[in-house]
Amino acid sequence: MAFPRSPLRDFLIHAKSSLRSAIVKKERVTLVIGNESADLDSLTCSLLFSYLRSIAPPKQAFTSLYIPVTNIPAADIALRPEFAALLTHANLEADHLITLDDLPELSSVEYGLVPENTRWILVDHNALQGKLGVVYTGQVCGVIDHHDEENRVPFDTGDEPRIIKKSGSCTSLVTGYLRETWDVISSEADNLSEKSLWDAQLAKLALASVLIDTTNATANQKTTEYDVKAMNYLEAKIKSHADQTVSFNRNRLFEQIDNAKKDIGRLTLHDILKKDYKQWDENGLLLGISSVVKPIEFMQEKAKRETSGTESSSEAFLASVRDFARYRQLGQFALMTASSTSAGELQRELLLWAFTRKGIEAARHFMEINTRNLGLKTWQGPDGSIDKIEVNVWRTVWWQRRVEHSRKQVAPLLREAIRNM
Ligand SMILES: [Mn+2]
Repeated sequence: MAFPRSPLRDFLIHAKSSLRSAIVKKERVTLVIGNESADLDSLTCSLLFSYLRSIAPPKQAFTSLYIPVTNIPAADIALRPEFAALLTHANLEADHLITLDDLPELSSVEYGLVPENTRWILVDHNALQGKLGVVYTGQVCGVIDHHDEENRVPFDTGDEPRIIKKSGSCTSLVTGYLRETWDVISSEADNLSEKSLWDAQLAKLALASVLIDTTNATANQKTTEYDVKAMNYLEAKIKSHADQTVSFNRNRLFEQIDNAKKDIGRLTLHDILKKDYKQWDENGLLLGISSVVKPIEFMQEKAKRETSGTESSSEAFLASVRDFARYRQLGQFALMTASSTSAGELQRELLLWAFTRKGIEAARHFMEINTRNLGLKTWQGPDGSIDKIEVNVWRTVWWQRRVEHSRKQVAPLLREAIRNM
């Protein structure tokens, strides 16, 4: 039975309790999950898809309810101040989100979510990573994503989507896929005013992601026709609610969420590295990449303040990064920063640190192949260079002058260098 039309808040409360009881009773569930960096795009993709799909599920659906899962433990939501800033626009709090904490321990999978009882729809990624991937990859039945194709989702997904296309924001692709469904839902009608409020709340969540991922549609290299169409559609949905028709302002929403996203001063360096982190296993070598919205100098100063010792800021910073990478047993760690110059221009730094013989070999290979296409140039911080290239250590920082390349482009290059050693 389809889920009755109601606010997103009620939907999430229902989804969370349904998941809990399905685990106890060993019933079927369909989960819609974003990627493990759990950024705003992943969040809004899973909410938008689950909510609309549960109200209008396809006839052959595995279950009529689609449960959105945010791919991090609940405690890590606090590392993303932009979540709280945005959720209030839809009358939601962080507690409403369904996270990895709501799934049973994977080690006791026999007693929790048996793979056969689950179906997974991936949004904002197209290969389940980590422990979830080991247990549930065979149960993936649909995908909407804007990363490079990994060929891990079956090509015939039946009634569920299989969409992998380039776009600034994956939320734009989800919006495009479901807009006809949404329009039908919106037009079905009593209490139109109340329903237009619910539509506006949902549309605001989605629009914020598209604005963030395209820098308010100013990032020409990223903004595609899917993003432009989605922005216009979502803005119209917001304005369909009488209270918003005049007062809604796209720039103001962007500024508010963008400021919240950059407000990471209260976080520890460790949490900053963890906040937007992805990891891959390439032929047994673990590669981790953190994306950070502040420059390395900011993190060096933070590290210095966090240590009471006599270390320099760059020593303190490197010690923290090393601990972060060692804890995860990484063969290679990359740190990508994206920040604004005083003139308001986008600038990027790339730190690459290899910890094992294979990692070092792959890092050299990466540098040989990509120095030119990524515009890699020598970097010096306030304390000078922090490069170290010796027989058993390999660490370097560059300015990445080709600033149009984010992790979406750089991660596949690093992974390819490891595979092609
Ligand atoms: Mn995305």
